[in-house]
Formats: sequence, structure tokens, C-alpha cells
Amino acid sequence: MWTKSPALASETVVNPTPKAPPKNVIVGTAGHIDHGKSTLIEALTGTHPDRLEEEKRRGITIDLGFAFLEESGVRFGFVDVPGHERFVKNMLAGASGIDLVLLVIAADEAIRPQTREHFEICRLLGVQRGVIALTKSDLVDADTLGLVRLDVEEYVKGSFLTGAPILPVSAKTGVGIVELKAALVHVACETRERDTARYFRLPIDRSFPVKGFGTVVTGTAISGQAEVGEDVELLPMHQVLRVRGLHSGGKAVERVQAGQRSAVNLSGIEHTAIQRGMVIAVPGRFRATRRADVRLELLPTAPALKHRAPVHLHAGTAETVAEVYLHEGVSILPGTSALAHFKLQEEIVLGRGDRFIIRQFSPVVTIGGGTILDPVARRPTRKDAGRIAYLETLEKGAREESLQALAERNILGVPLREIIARTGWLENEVRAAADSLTQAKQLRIVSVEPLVVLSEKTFVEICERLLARVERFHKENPLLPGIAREDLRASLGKRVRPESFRTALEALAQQKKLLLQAELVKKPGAEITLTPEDLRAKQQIEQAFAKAGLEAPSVKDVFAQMAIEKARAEKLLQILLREKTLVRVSPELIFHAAALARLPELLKDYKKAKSERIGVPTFKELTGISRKYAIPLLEYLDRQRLTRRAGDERVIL
Ligand SMILES: Nc1nc2c(ncn2[C@@H]2O[C@H](COP(=O)(O)OP(=O)(O)OP(=O)(O)O)[C@@H](O)[C@H]2O)c(=O)[nH]1
Ligand SMILES: [Mg+2]
Repeated sequence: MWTKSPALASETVVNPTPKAPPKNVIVGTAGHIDHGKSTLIEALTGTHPDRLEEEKRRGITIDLGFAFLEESGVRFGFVDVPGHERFVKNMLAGASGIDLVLLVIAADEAIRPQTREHFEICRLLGVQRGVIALTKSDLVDADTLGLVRLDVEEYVKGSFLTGAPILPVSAKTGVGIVELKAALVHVACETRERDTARYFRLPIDRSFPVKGFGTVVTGTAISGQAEVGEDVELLPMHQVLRVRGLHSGGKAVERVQAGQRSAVNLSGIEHTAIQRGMVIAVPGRFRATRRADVRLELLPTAPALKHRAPVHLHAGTAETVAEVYLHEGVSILPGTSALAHFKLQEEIVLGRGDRFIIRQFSPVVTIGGGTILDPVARRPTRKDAGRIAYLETLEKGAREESLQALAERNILGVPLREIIARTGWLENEVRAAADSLTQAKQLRIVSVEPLVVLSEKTFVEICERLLARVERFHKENPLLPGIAREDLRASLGKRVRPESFRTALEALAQQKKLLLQAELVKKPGAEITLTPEDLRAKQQIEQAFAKAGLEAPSVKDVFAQMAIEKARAEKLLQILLREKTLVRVSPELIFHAAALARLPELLKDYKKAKSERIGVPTFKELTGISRKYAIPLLEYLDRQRLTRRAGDERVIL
């Protein structure tokens, strides 16, 4: 239904064949201004890709245009780009999602500056295949055509376009169009299909309203798939939205997948809130970022790039300014590459392995490109000597090694979400790698759900610190049986997450290196050792309470009689309480256990001789104590289930 909208009219299928399932391939045009790119797309598909009023008026392409063609089992999505040097940034937004390039060179002009720039961009973006069309062949004679062909062959020699078909065509006479279609199909069959099993991601190139439907965004799905009714996350805002409808190839579909031009109807958002450069993706798998570590390649024609130089970064459909930090050396020389770090002016979404282009800050020309190694990198520091080795490991790409390296650089441990945002691996891939590294004793899984991994080296360090801490505690606190779990955890500081602490503690307990007793952690065999002086003082405290019987003294008074310092006396008191020689009846009242032991007997005799019930005054008489003690004692007896409160009285149980 929304195909009727003028905004979507250009995304129309031409020549559909019923055979399924077709291969999805995105073809991007490339080439100098006025070389006939848009005209050629019209000749191929029947759709003229220029859609803006201004484009029609000026006869040039300004922004991206789109068209479709289904031919011999291949579903082509064409992205037509502008050739004008001022609009290279628009070209870049379109070029990022393409599988193969249709390099357009006018036979009457041959290779021109944007032929070169677009070609370099495709090479830097890792485009693998392409077809070269020599357009306007009706304007030149056979000799000229032959010369241009030689020129072009020479130019692409050694590149990804070596041996690519070079076809003379004319949109005017129709010469070569059939052959060009055949060549596109042939090359399309050789391109690798994009991975639909990966996480869905679609860099947005347009956002517009459709009457009756609301906001529609378009773009090339570069990985995974999305279905109507699912949630997607709009990034960099991390806003979750519902997919109300999907279009591809000009018709409503239930699902779009990698390699398809897609129009996505989103509910719950104004079209003006969405711009080119934003991304919709499967929720929770990508992260907006301001820092990335990259392999950066400088074109041979570019001037040397200095440390901390600002550049324009183009990745996906996004564009922002990046400050380039060099991890090695002070500058990148033309035609070489280096490991570098981008500090971005705005948050964008990057994925590991994404290709990008950089353009000089001013004047704005393409100077290089590269590959994202770590899309969510940390600020570079001078101390961080291991970063180059780490990035080289990521570059080699083996999953286990990369995960190991990631864990080793994160002493806090790495949760699943972070691993995925930084690698793009599927959850089962992460778990499989974590399991095999655990078996190899290189990694510790400190939490299974959600998964958190720690390098074995860090884990062993935590264990050692724990043991040392407990040992020190025993040495410093000979009168205490062990350290409280929470105190032990706090002593490790914030750099150890609770899961790591718990796993380490359990491992040490299993190895019998530590003993866990309720909330206490101690070394096996650690005994409370009292000096003769402590022993004497302890006895003194006990006797003070024993002598007083039920007329218990206050702790303060007892301590006042003692020669040792208060903190020490307090610890001895704790020992007596733990031994149950003394019993705390209320926050202020402590009794000797022997004095309390008389109470059940007294109550039993009273019950036998007098009554089942006893009031406070009688209890006072019976025990010979004041009201101050009687109430807390009765409450204590209630708790002990020796008595039960009934109004003002107690029932003796
Ligand atoms: N004679 C002749 N003219 C052509 C042919 N193809 C394109 N043209 C003309 O060349 C001019 C430019 O064509 P476009 O298709 O707009 O060129 P473009 O490469 O898309 O230009 P930009 O998008 O602005 O970079 C138009 O006037 C076309 O009519 C052809 O095969 N033969
Ligand atoms: Mg054009």
C-alpha cells in the first residue's frame, strides 16, 4: 500500500520472475559526474533513480537513488550515487552497503578524478567484485573505444577489478544493455551472500513520513534479518521501536534480510527524529560509541597523516569528525597502514570488521580507509603498552585468541553483552569459545547467566589476594575467628565484581584453602590465640557477670574495672558471647549463662506450687530483680518459648 507514496515509488520491482528463492545482491554505481550512471540504471531497470526536484532540474544526481531488477534468479538492489565531487559524502553513504560495483566510465571522457576517487573508495570498503561499463559508446569510434578499454584495463590491474568484464554500452541506442545484465548476473553469482544468521543491522539512509503509516526509514540491511512485529533498536539513541511493516523491492514483505534494500515502517517515533547515519538493529547487540580502534590505510596519493589530526569519518551511512590517535609512530606515510584510534565527535554505531573511509578535514578529499578492530575501545593511555599486541590478535581474527586477549585486558571481567557489542559474535559462538578456553585453563566463567568471563590469570590473582587478605586479618585480629564475607569483598575494592569474588571464594573453599562458616571466612586451623594477659582479663569479665547473677552489671561498669584497653576488652566480651558463656538478652543487657540457667527451674517450681500465670511484680519477687531487668528478661523468656505473654501476665509454658 505504501508503494503509492511518491517517496517509495522509486523502490519498484521491474521484471519480477516467480522463481524462489532469489539471491539478494546490492549493486552500487560509481564514476565521474555526467558519465551516465543514472541513465544506465534506467536502461537496466526502467526506473530513473533521480527523485529530487533539484536533480531533475539540474540534470545531475545529488543524493542516493534506488532501483530494482530481478533477473535470472538474482534480485538486484541498485544504489545510484552522485558523481559530483561535492556530493562524495552522499556517495559514501550509499557505497557502504554494496556487494558489487558498477563502475561507469564514459567512453568519450575516459578516467576522470571521481572515477579514481570512487574506485579507491570501493577498494577501501572491501568491495570484492564489479563490472565496468563504458557508457556513451555511441559518441566515439571503435578506435577510441579500444583505447579507453586499454586505459581502463591498465588502471584496474592488480585491484579487485582485475579481469572484471568491461562492456561498451549505450543507453541511447540500447547497445550492450543485454550483455551488461548478463554480466551483472554472472558476477552476482560469484559474490558471497551476506550472512542472514548474524545480528540484524540496517544503516539508515532516509527517513520520511507516509500518510496513514507514519515513519518509514530505508537502507540496505547489511546483516541478519528482521520481521514485521519485531522490536528493533534505534541507535545511537538506544530506543526500542516496533516494526509495523516492511517493504522490499517495492512490495510489502513479512521479512527483510541482509543484502536487501529495505523500507521499514516504525511505530512510536516521528520521522524528523531519525536521520541518515542512524542505525536500526536487533536490540541489545550494538552499542553507540565514541571511540574505536582501527587498522587505518592511507592512499598513496594522500599526504602523511599526523598523530591527532582531525578527519571526516564515514562508516555505514554515518559521518562524523574523528581525531586520529596513532598507536605506533608519529604519522602514517602515504601508501602505508597503521593501528590507530578514533575519538569521534558524535556517537555512531560501529561493528567489528566494518570498513570505513576517511577524508581530509580540509580540503575535503578521500585520503584513506580501513577496518574497525574494536568498535567500543577505551581511551588510549601511555601506560597501555599491550594495546598493539591486542589489536594484532584481533586482526588475525581467531575467536578463542581474541576472547582470551579481551579477557586479559579487562581485569574486571567481560560480560556477554560487551563481548557481543565488541565482536559481533553470536551468543553460542561466545559460549563455545569461553568453554574451550575454560577447558584449556585460560579462562574462568565467573557467571553463567548472564555470562561473565575472567582471564585465568586475573582469577588466580584474585584468589591470591583473598588468601593474603584473610591471612592478614587473622594476624591482625587474633581474637576474632574470621573475617566477614562482606568485609573481605570490600577489601578487594571496586575492581573485582561480586561474581568473581564469589567464584574465587568457592574455589578456595573447595581447595580447602579457606573455610566458609556462615558469614565468616577463615583459614583452616586458624585458632583464636589469647595471651596470658588476655586470658586473665577474659576471666575477669566472666567473673564480673557471674558474681552479679541476675542483677547484671552494665558492660561499661565491667570495663571500667579493667586494666586493659576498651577495644581489647570488647573483643574478649565478643568471645565470651560467641562461646555462650555470656548471653545478650537485650541491646543493653548481658547476663551470665549460669544465671539465666536458673530461670526455667524457678518458673517450673512456681507453676507447680502456685499458678500457671505470673505477673511482672511476682516475677520480680521470685527472681529478686528490679523492673529494669524484669521486662527484658521476660521478653527474652518469651522468645525462648518458656513463657507466653497474655495481657499483663505471662503463661508459663
Ligand atoms: N549519447 C549518450 N548520452 C548519454 C548516454 N548515457 C547518458 N547520456 C547522457 O549523459 C548525461 C548525464 O547522464 P546521467 O545519467 O545523468 O549521468 P550521471 O553519471 O548519473 O551523472 P551524476 O549522477 O550527476 O554524476 C545525460 O544528459 C544523459 O542523457 C549514452 O549512452 N549516450
Ligand atoms: Mg546520476
